[in-house]
Amino acid sequence: MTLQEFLARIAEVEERAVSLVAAASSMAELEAARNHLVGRKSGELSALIRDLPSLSAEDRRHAGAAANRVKASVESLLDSRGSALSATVPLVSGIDLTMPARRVWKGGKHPVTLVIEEIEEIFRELGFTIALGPEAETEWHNFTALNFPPDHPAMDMHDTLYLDETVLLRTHTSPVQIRTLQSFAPPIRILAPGNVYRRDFFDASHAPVFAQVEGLAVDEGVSFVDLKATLTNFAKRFFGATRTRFRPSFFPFTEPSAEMDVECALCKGSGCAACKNTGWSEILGSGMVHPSVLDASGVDSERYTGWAFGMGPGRIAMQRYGIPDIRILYDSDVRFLEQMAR
Ligand code: 2NM
Repeated sequence: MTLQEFLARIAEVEERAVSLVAAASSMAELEAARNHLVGRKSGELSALIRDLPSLSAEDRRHAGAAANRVKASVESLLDSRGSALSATVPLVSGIDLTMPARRVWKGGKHPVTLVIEEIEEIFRELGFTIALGPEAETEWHNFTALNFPPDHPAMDMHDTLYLDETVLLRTHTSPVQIRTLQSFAPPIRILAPGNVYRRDFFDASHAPVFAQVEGLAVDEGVSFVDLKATLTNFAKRFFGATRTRFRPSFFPFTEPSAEMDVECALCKGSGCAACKNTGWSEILGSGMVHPSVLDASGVDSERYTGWAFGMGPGRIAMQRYGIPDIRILYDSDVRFLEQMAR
């Protein structure tokens, strides 16, 4: 190749560069043009420069200087076209189409709310009515009427939040049952959901305030068979076709008392960390209402019997959704709530 040929070819490249760069109408097209002209591997200019050694030493000096001048001019063309393109905002009747859309946040009910609503629906179909009551209760409604002996540890200031000598923050929703028994004649079938309070440190397994759902059925001829059949039916509907078992327990307000377990949903009964290798998880406490509780509330315990139960929807939600720490339910961390949103 002669010096004349080299200079002619380099002039052609510069000409082509001017039209190619002007024609680029987007950053992507401009990058393609940059690659075609000055790209290290496949650029036209780079290919020419690689041919320099075929010229004589004297010609190579002139050719090299010309190549460098054209390369600098093409790069400056590319850069100024790039600035022009990035400053261009497509406007459609005054609307900036490049502006990012505002993020849409998807709301959702809290898992504890979902569990409470599901429990309510199942018992509503069985003829239960929702009953509510005050969270600030008298010591009498919260403890005395429920057959707690005066020296019971739960009544201690260390375990219960007292507002004054006789008024406290309820430690369970059972006082709602007491108020219902005082105000209505049997037959009674109620479900009492609500928040309850315990004087506790807030750690992975204890919260000072948590939700509870209790239930009560009172009528003539009501027996432990009704309790067992109703709660077993509930467990089948709430947890799916799973086995259940009752274990004897103790509460001051019921006699006899029983806790119900369901087959661990995670290991199907074979034993895992979630059920501490027992194959079962405890979901509620229950029992036949103690005659003293009926009598204290003005219900004739010679004529009527009843059964009651209590469960923690927070604990059930933790089991169901695999939540390892109770504090997650109270943090209102949007990253957690977004996972729950549906
Ligand atoms: C539970 C377990 C067993 C219960 C008893 C009563 C009342 F007021 F009727 F006596 N309400 N709730 C009860 C019984 C609560 O919670 C674990």
